[in-house]
Amino acid sequence: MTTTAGRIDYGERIPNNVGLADDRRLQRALESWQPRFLQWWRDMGPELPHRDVYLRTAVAVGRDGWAHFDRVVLPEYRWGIFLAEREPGRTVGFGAHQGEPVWQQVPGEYRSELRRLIVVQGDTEPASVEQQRHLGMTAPSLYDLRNLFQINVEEGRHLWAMVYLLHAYFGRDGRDEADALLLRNSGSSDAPRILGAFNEPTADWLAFYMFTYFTDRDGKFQLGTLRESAFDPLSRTCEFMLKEEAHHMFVGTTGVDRVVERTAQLMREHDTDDIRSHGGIPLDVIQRYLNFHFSVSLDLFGGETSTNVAGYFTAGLKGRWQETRRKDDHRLVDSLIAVDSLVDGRPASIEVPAVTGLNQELRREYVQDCENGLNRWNRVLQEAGVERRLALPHQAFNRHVGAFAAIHATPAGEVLDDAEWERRRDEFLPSRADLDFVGSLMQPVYEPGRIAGWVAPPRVGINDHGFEYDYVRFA
Ligand code: BYC
Repeated sequence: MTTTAGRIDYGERIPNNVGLADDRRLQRALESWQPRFLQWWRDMGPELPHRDVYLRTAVAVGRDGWAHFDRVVLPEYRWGIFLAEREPGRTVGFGAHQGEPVWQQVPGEYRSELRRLIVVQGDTEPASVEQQRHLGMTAPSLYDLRNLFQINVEEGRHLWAMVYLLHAYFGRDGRDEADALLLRNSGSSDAPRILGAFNEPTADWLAFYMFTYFTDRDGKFQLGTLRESAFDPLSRTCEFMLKEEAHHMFVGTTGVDRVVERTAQLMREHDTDDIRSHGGIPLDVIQRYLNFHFSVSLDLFGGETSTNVAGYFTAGLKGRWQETRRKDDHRLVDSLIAVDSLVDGRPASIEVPAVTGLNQELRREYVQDCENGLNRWNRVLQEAGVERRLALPHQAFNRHVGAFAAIHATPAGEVLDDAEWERRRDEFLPSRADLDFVGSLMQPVYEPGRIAGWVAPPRVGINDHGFEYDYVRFA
């Protein structure tokens, strides 16, 4: 079946470019998982009745022209398995196996670690769809609604990507893990999702934009490190997922841009910071949402010192961000690295063996990338003539994983005792009143070309269509 020059065959029940038709056992196993996925999608996926949505679907994995746009009814979206093309002669880029040919099968000694990484990655994908389930009821425009559905179907496809690896390379355990990915649910008290941020509700569209900016960006960095993996099928699947991921972060970046733009407009128009009565979201509420989503996303990188990450790196399972472009020995046997720590109960920095500090290293790259968003949003404020600025909170703020989980700190990094933290919490994180207020603005606007009053329209539409295009049609 499949590929001529990376093209995907949609004649198959499960579209793929991995030669599924030549492996009947695997094909049957995945075909028996497919109805369970569809059932999960019906139970947990987007909740809005519609006629069709203008969506992109992957049609090839090559460099140019990988996506095709068309109108689709969501449950009929063709979720498939797409790996980037194999790079001939690829060798392991780092760790103890550096220079050896990459692996097409899972080495026995790394089986459980690799399975764990794939399961954790796979668990986040359906989690985000569950978190966003109700947002279709309140989108500010058809353009935004379409973007939500696009993200949801692609997160569904990313789940397929990990399920393929579990079925194809991990035998019975892999099939059990694939089933379990549909049994855990975001926020469930009995069977929650694995990582903290994926059990938090995404209750409104400001939260959605923040999530797609900050949490999807963790996805970018984690997928970037797994793309370096010596296990070639994992590397190739992450490579292709990163292509889709770029649009998710675009939705977050421009979504926050548009909220800030509208807020600044209303502040100028009414000459006040408190624009609630004019139907806008005040800057301090935006800052508290930002504080929350940034801090829970920092937790996703794990502890500053971790024997897990040292093991992953040395074994060649998970590299560093842009590993191959780095100019060091790619083994880090004798190097040291500075990581965050608590010294006498205060945030400080200590040196540890570099391999154990790689979670912090990745988090550092991530924080630098997040700064770009802040610069953009502050430019929007500046251009509108508003003096106030948004800022990333201190890394000790609101942490539940790593060294800083042991203390409370303000967004400025000042350490607070428990009582003071409780007293001042609502200054820093979205309060009940903030959530209720933002919730009250969330009224759907589903006429082509119209938009809710709390957010500015986008500058460009999708695939050369304007903002007025009817991206979603209803029955
Ligand atoms: N919540 O040694 P440690 C995405 C656990 S997002 C709960 O410090 P390690 C997406 C950890 O599992 C990208 N538990 O850290 C975005 C470990 O448990 P075990 C997702 C946590 O293992 C938006 C223990 O604490 N992909 O794609 O070096 C929409 C000690 O951990 C948390 C990945 O994360 C937490 N926040 O690193 C859709 C990549 N943090 O094993 C999708 C795969 C840590 O002792 N995962 N723990 O029982 C990994 O690389 C690593 O598992 C982590 C943790 C980076 C998450």
